Amino acid sequence: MSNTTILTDLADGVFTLTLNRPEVLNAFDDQMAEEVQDALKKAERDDAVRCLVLTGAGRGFCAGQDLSAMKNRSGDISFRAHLLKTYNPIVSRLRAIEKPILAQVNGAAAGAGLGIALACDLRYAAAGAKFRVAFNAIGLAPDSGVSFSLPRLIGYARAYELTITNEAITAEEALSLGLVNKVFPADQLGAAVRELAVKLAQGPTKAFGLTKRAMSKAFLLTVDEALDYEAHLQETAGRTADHKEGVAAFLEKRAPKFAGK
Ligand code: LHQ
Repeated sequence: MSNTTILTDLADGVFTLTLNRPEVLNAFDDQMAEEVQDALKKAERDDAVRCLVLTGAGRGFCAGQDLSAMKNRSGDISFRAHLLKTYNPIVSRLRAIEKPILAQVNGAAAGAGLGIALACDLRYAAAGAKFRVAFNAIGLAPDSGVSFSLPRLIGYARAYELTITNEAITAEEALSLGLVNKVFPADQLGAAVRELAVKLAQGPTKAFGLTKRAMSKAFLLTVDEALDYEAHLQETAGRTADHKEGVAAFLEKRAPKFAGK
């Protein structure tokens, strides 16, 4: 079955997933949650995919849950069951895919849309993008990993403040907080993300993946445990063809040709 709520593209080793419900700033309905999960699963397994880009069609990145779709639900819904079926698997997979994932934040990111942006490895934002935590404003607590990722990225006090005030922050403010990596004029964002993504797709994919695994896990470890885990992962990295190629290229004073293996 073809997708109706997302667009996907694979070129030059870069898999681009565009959320495509622009009339509601790419807010999620169940169909979109399913299609995103499916696309990420395929991108994770496909060796031809060596970098991922997540973005939104139109003027928004993602406004989180489509609230009109929630209102139309008859009777009581289980919020827990809803999350387990929708955002939790998306956020888990974004953190688990051992390839670099870039969020191209073209416009507003709010609620679960913010959670998804924060679950990506890097965030490049358009100058006009804005960020809102949103949950408390509709009487909900943060989900989609926001309670996990926001304090880690910007510290507890700022994370809690942004959440309870629901203050919209600009891309420049997000940059100074460390919430985004870089900000570009809107008309230059796509090209800047593309340039980085293509470059990363030509990189040592296994080493990038092991780096993500190590840095994600290190939050939970003591220094000695982290050292031990690094040594364990280096055993794998050290046996890759890309390591061999990287060293050979350095010694031969030429650019490496990484195969992602
Ligand atoms: C929307 C939405 C939207 C529908 C803008 N839905 N139409 C988990 C557990 C279970 C249940 C609930 O949800 C969750 C996870 C969550 O994500 S909860 C949080 C849900 N999201 C929000 O509360 C965000 C609400 N939206 C906003 O705060 C703003 O719209 C943002 C900051 C995203 C953008 O602001 P503006 O650029 O000023 O745009 P706007 O507010 O004018 O919106 C444009 C249109 O998009 C508008 O429709 P209209 O027909 O008037 O043009 C909005 O109604 C629609 N829209 N977000 N989530």
